[in-house]
Amino acid sequence: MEYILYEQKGAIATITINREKALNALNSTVLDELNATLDAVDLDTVRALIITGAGEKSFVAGADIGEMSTLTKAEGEAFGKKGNDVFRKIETFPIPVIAAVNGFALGGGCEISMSCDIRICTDNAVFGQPEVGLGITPGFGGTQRLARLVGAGMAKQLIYTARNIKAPEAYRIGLVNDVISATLDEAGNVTATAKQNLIAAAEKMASTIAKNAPIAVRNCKKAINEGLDASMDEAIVIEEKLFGDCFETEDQKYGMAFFLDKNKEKVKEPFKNK
Ligand code: DAK
Repeated sequence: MEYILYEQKGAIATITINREKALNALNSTVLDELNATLDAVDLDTVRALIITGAGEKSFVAGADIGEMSTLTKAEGEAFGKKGNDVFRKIETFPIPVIAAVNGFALGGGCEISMSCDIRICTDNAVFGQPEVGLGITPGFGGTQRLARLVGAGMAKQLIYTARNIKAPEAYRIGLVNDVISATLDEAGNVTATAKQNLIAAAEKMASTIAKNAPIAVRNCKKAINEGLDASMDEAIVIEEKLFGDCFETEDQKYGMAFFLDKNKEKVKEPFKNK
């Protein structure tokens, strides 16, 4: 692949968008490769996925403005569909996806992070939907997902003004779950960069998730996602079905039997995804 790196360490996989010279901007090839990489994730062994950008400066600085600048209406629609299809694939991906946002997350970059389940970022991260300043609307789900994440009023303010916000503000409005800084020694020298600490934090969160019963975790993701698009009455039924679906699995039987076992010497075994 030209622009995507893929690495699996145990139950955790990391996709790195690797187009650093263009601040990891999303062109058609990046989107096609990302789509193919998602299709190739081994869901029997991977239990949590991390998406990040190459380098220390940028997660994804948006859709590729050069490529978009000459599109016709029909081509613009097709480009929008290509991005939307990949982002929806991330959003509905069976396992949790963590965006490790290492710098600029603008336009399509903010949008791809919002299609992930959880966002954590470095303290140099910048989020924004600058599209109206380019004469377009957000086209990869930004109008929809930003409003769902931070509320309609805040989303409208950010989108109408095209104002970029820094990591602390993104944290304050609930767009990101955590902000990660570099580690310094007593003399003020950097011993681990913010990006290194970000990846470590994402991996730690991913491995905490990966230790839990995979079928239950997947069903939680489905219940939350599908419930958010439904009325409360419908959402409760969605939850009931996914809750019921966990029973009779080996992991449910083992997890509950382990809790009920009075022999505290016993070490909990890994869940089997069965
Ligand atoms: N596209 C293409 N190249 C980009 C880019 C982008 N979005 N962002 C940066 N680059 C390239 C720069 O052109 C430059 O390339 P060279 O000149 O070195 O060849 C290189 O990356 C380094 O960038 P800068 O020199 O500009 O770096 P600075 O540190 O000075 O500035 C910056 C960093 C992130 C503030 C700046 O690069 C910037 O403002 N970038 C653009 C950010 C932006 O506006 N992003 C939103 C793009 S709009 C739709 C589908 C999708 C979308 C809309 C509609 N439909 C079809 C329905 C989505 C739209 C967007 O994402």
